[in-house]
Formats: sequence, C-alpha cells, structure tokens
Amino acid sequence: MAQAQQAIDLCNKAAELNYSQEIRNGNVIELPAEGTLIVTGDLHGHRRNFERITAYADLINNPDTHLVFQEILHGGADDGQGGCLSFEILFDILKLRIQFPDRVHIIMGNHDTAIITDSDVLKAGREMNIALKSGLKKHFGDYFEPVNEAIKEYLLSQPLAIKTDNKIWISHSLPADRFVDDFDYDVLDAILMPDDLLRPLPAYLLTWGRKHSDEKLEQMAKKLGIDNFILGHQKQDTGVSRAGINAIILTSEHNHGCLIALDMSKSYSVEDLMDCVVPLASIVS
Ligand SMILES: [Mn+2]
Repeated sequence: MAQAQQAIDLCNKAAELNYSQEIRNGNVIELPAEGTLIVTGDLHGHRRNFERITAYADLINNPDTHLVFQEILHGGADDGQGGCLSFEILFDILKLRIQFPDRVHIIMGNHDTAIITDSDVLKAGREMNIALKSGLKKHFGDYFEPVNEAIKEYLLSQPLAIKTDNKIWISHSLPADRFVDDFDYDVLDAILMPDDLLRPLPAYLLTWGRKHSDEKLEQMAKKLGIDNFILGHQKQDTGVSRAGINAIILTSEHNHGCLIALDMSKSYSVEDLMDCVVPLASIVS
C-alpha cells in the first residue's frame, strides 16, 4: 500500500508540475537561449542507457543543462513472467523531473498515447500494454488499478514538443506527409484530453507519423518557425540518422543508442547537429 501510494503521489506531483510549468506554452516547452540541451530518443525501458544519460548530463554539477526524455515505457527488463518493468524507469525519471523541474523534460510518445487510450501496441511481437499491466499487477497487487490510472493521468499531462530559442524542434515524430497540409496546429495550444489522442486526431498524427519528405519537412519547419527537427519514434539500428533536409532521428533504446548535446546559444545546421551526436556506449558511468 505505501509503495502504491508513493507511486501515485509521484505521478500526481509530476503531472502538476507539467501543467503549471512557466516555460510551457500550450503543449510546447520553450527553452531559453542559454545552456546545454541534451536530447535523447526513445528509451523503452533501457536502464543501462538511462544511467549513461544521467551520468553524461550530470545535472547537479551543470546547472544550465536541460535534459529531454521520450518514450520511456514499454521494453527493457521483464519480471521473469512476461511483465514489463519499464515503469520502474519511468518512476526514476519522474523523481528526476521533480528534482530538476525546470531542466528535465519528458515529451509525449506514441506508446504513451497507446497507454492512455488503452490501444494495442506491438513491439517485437509482444503486445506491450498487456506486458506493462502484467508487470504493474505483479508489483502493486490489489493497488494495480489506482497506480495504472495515476500513470495514465501523468502521461496525459506531458507536452507534445520542445522548441528552443535557436530554432530546434523536438517532438516524438511529425505527421506523415499526407496529413501535413491539413494538420491542425492548434493542438499545440490546447490542453489534451484522452480522446484527443485517438486516431486520426492531430496529437495522434504528431506522435505516430513516419517517413517525411523534404518538401513537407520544410513546410512544417516554416510553419513552426524553426530550422531543424530532432525526432524519435522511427527505429534506428545505428542509433541516429539524417532523416531529411532538416531532420535527425535519434534512438536511445539499445546498445548503439545515442544522444545529442548542443549549445542553445548557437545556431546549427543539420550537419552541425549530426556532429553533436554522442554514442551512449562511449559514456563512462
Ligand atoms: Mn514511438
């Protein structure tokens, strides 16, 4: 019981922080023109990479460093009976979010939308919501339901994107090409309700889209007033790739995972941003 209440309090506190954050404008976190920004890709329960990322960021000794996480849940260790333990990493990151409320940011991933709306999502042949619920049930027993609800409410509070003063946009993904012309950018201004995450509404398109042409990437960049995108979501065997004229896709979910560390007071071409990639395996922690 005490453990369940702790988990619920953690989720509630992090959700309150998300909704009351001063640098949040609608669904977008707006970062200042100073300090280091560390962006990570999908984490999917990878504890070792979480440790490497936090060691690299060293938030206590680097008071100007901001750290971005995305898609923390689904994947990684299991409890030996098929239950997914990625919730333990979510709770660790929420503690970090509360410890550094202005500098640790977590953006919405499509797996989060699947958890909130209770929609199936397959990863390596497993239905990840079933695995996660099984892990939570085993861990929290009779208190599974309220903990699960608190996690869903926390996930719903997450912003959709981050925009920096030096014109970099970070979101889990972007709408697929055929949805770009009619994309309703008002979703970036509104507070989300669970039904807003259903297919094919804008928050769904923004987190689930794949394969973006240069033409549509340029169109979206112009509309958003940015130069470059750093995205997650699409699998990257080598951890990172150029994904078009102004976009990079990053992942942090396996041993070739990467992060990007950049100076928010400088402007960057997409090539410059590729030079800011750090392989997580190179980090001593
Ligand atoms: Mn994803």
